[in-house]
Amino acid sequence: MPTSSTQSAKLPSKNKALLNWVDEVALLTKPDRVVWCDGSEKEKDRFTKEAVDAGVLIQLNQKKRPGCYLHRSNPNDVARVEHLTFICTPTQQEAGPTNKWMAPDEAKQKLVQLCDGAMRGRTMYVVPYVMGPLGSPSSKVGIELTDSVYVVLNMRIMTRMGKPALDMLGDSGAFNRGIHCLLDVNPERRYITHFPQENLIWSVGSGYGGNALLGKKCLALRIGSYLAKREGWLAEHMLILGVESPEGQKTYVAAAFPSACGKTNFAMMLPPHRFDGWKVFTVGDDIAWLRPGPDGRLWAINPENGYFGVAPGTSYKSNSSAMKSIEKNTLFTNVALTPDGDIWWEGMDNPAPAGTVDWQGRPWTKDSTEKGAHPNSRFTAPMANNPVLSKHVDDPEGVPISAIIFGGRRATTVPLVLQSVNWVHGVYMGATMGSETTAAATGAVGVVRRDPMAMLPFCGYNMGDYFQHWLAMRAKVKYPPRIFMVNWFRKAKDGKFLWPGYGENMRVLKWIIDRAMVRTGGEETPVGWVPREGDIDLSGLDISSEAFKAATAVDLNEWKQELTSTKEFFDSIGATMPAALKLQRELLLSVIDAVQGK
Ligand code: GTP
Ligand code: SPV
Ligand code: MN
Repeated sequence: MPTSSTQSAKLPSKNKALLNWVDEVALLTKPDRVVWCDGSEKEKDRFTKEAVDAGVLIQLNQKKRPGCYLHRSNPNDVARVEHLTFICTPTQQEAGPTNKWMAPDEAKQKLVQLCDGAMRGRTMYVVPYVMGPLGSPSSKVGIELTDSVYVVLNMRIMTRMGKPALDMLGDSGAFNRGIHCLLDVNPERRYITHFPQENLIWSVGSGYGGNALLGKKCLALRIGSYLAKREGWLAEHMLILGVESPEGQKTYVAAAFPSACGKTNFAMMLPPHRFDGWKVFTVGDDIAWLRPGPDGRLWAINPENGYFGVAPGTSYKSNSSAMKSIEKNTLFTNVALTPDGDIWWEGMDNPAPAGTVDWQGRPWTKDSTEKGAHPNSRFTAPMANNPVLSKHVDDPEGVPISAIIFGGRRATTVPLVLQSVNWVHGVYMGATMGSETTAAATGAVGVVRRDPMAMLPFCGYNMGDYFQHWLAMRAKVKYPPRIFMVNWFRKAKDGKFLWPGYGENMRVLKWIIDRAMVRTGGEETPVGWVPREGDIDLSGLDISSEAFKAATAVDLNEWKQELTSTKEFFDSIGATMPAALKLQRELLLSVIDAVQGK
């Protein structure tokens, strides 16, 4: 059987720990071939051809979309699976009440059994990758062993993959180990498991996004959050953007919104005409690693190298930078296919041409009862394609963060924007974030659930300890970012969104930045600061004064209900729930009672 050591003359690495581990996994999975990925263009062309020949990728019209391909998932495998995602810490207490837990030995036993001989007749790709800018002290090296060429081609876009990763690793044994086997892509045999203490990820039975591209949610967030707690930093489900004023002043913010709640859109926002001269630059659209800097500020890097973005709703009108990012060298997953070999989805600028087939390859028209593109269909695009990419994305030290924004999808209660009064109150805002569920994970869509810091599916350890870590970070950052909450999704009685959103969010962002720099007004309410009429520039925007008032209103009775329902969530965390946050909740409630004269 050919394993890495039998081919050692050609091996690109002399790293003993790595070679031994690759051998060990090959002995178990028994692939016909072991292929080490170098990340070169030549290799990409070869893998792409293999994927097309195997029917894994469909070549798109190369005149219209050079370097672009379509992948159709197994219809049972189109989103993350939270009920099959496990944190395998020695005790259940360490994983906490919000995570599914399996004892490490039990999990390994199960996975060894499933993976025994699983790559027979297949290729095992060795994918070395770096999360974070090359050479950054914040960056981490991972090695993913996978039998999916689709995963390899996606990892090549989403991470710094190949030789640079092996160079950065050298002969160190400190790398994340990731094992990924497709098996028969059957939900009955699907497990996404994490072993934080061993820096190990083992994922089987799914080829989809966050389940299979192990650098993303598994390493950068679940394992990342565990390492961050241990090492004194934060690994967060946040976009990072930079704003440049007409005077050339640059400010950076990081924002956590749950899956499919607007991170990519916000990170690539195009300011409206009223803001001519203002520029927004993308540093990252999904994940941020934040570290206290020697200057007392909090600095952020984007560990990723590309965008795994939600396709439906993306158009030149709503997000032209995303559309430009997918004009070339992009992989599309589960979108519709037009007869001229281009892609289509709901919410694109033009209707689907006649002869379009849906994400499963079936004839589709606008009268079809099902969607043409799967609601969680995605594009995988290199960030280098983004016309508004920040020039600091490769800076090893990252960018300094002035404001942190938490946001959810809430039809009621949460105003357009709300500023916390201090760090603890800001952490409270993040910890109590609620959002209506979306198609990014399997399960019912549209139910409000608590999604603290947008990390409910991604925190790799006990949620109460995570909150405590957030509170403790205050002592490590002399000049902490100001913390805000936003809600682009509040609805009027008629069910329509009160706020136009997208580029118009620039108006809110400007208030946030001005507040963070202590340059503009606001109104104190019992639950935080909101803009007064006139504090947010609405010129040139077609919104009635009533709609704006309704969008920014704080209804104390709604908040009482909100604060009451939060108790249940806090109680569910149990003994690790920090007293400071429990007391913060009670304080807010008693302040409301006091101002209501009760
Ligand atoms: P993940 O990649 O799953 O983490 O999602 P994301 O947070 O990056 O969300 P994305 O920007 O892709 O947006 C998801 C959905 O929200 C899309 O259908 C958008 O059209 C919609 N959306 C984004 N921004 C806004 C907004 O400001 N207002 C409204 N009403 N909808 C928005
Ligand atoms: C999310 O669901 O938050 C995503 C997509 O960004 S996935 O990579 O599948 O997690
Ligand atoms: Mn995400």
